[in-house]
Amino acid sequence: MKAAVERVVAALREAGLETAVTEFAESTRTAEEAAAAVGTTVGQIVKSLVFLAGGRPVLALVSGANRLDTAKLAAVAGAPIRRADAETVRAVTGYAIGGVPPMGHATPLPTYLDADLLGYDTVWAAAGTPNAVFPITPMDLERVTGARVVDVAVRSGDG
Ligand code: 5CA
Repeated sequence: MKAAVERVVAALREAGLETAVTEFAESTRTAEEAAAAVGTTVGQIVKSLVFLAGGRPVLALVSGANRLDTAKLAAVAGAPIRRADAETVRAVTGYAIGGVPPMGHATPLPTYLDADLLGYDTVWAAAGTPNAVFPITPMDLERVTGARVVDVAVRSGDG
């Protein structure tokens, strides 16, 4: 198991979760690839997206089926939003893009959870590398991340 994956397993254990991380031979770098590897729907894949809200890093956990509406995130975060670049993502989370887990980061990040994820029994999130994921209930995901549940998805008809 890669060191990055071991860090995620340790963070999950610390949070009281004995969930099984799966490392795949194939890529789980994108939500589509992760869904194919797991054999689940893309909606059940958790994207861990880092943004800067007024320059302060925040994390948005978004269903793979959704596109994040930056105006909605800006409204709940209370500051203008821009996407963090790859270098910033690595610095604030400790993980490279494609493997960023929802918790266990280098620095604690205010976290927002896409309400649509609560509609599933189980969702899957990245476990530190672009070929490792773990299953979690949305309720546990909310608890271990301390996330605020919000509507941040682009809805057809919005705007
Ligand atoms: N392992 C998968 C499924 S769990 C995963 O990590 N998906 S993800 O969506 O959370 O991570 C990939 C995301 O990183 C992309 O959706 C995209 O929003 C972002 N990304 C990709 N390339 C860059 C880049 N160069 N700079 C900033 N963000 C990027």
